[in-house]
Amino acid sequence: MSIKSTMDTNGQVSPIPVLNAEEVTLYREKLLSLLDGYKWKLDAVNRHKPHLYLKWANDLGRHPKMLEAVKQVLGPDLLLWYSVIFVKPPQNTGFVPWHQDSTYWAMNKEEGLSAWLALSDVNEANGCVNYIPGSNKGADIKHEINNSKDNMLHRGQMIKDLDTTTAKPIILKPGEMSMHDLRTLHASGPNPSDQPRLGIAFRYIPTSNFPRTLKWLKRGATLVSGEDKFHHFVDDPVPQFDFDPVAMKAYKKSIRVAAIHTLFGDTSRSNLRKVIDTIPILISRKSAEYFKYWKHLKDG
Ligand SMILES: O=C(O)CCC(=O)C(=O)O
Repeated sequence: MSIKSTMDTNGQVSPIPVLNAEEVTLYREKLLSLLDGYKWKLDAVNRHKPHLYLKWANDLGRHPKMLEAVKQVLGPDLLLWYSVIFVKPPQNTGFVPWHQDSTYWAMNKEEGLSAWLALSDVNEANGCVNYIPGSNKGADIKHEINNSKDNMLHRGQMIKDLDTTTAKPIILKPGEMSMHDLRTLHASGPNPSDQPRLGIAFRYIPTSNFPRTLKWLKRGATLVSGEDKFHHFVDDPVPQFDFDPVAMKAYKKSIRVAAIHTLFGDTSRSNLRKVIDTIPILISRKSAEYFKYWKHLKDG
């Protein structure tokens, strides 16, 4: 089956080889040095959109092998609009509850995917992603807020009481990636092993797509293939080197925009519910992260 038809019927495709051995060593070292022996605390702010301020992450998001696979699903005109560092250090209790990306991407069309690139072995022992085959064809499912300190999702969203009997693990070797459709149900457990689980997810959409909520607050994206005839997004600058000040300025702004979209831009809750849910987020441990958004802005 082609990548496109597997994606259509299964909602997930893997493993797709992307990096050769030298590239794995290079990018793994870059990521580990950023993490500084895991002293660098990964929170909602510093896991956010690394391709906007790190040249090496931007290069990864444009890797020809990655784009070749993404194009087969979404067509030639592609925006890279988001990315997230998903690292679970050894013996880490962080987990990702069951969720559907479409609910909080809130796109106008159900066209988009995540390319999840492994920079270590990723398996059941160290908390790989699991998914439910074919769930991309199912309904939009209601999400609740779970403010557990170990929930790695920014807003703490989760689906309760989901039947996961058909779930499958996504096992990857370093340099391989998995692609999941924006509607595919997925989750991952903690990492009780002695091995780190290192991954970065890159989010792509066709240039014709855009978030249908909070339209007044335009998001940023980078054209990584083809042509953008629509200009639904502000152009994100491409960092010329890691922590390039021009890109850092855009990054800091994007943090504020993302924080507002994260808190209010999803489609699964009423406006009243959003206001009610925001209160525990602001008073929980996550408040520190959200206040950092504003601090970044002030500093920038
Ligand atoms: O890395 C994980 O464990 C979760 C990834 C995820 O939720 C995503 O890429 O959408």
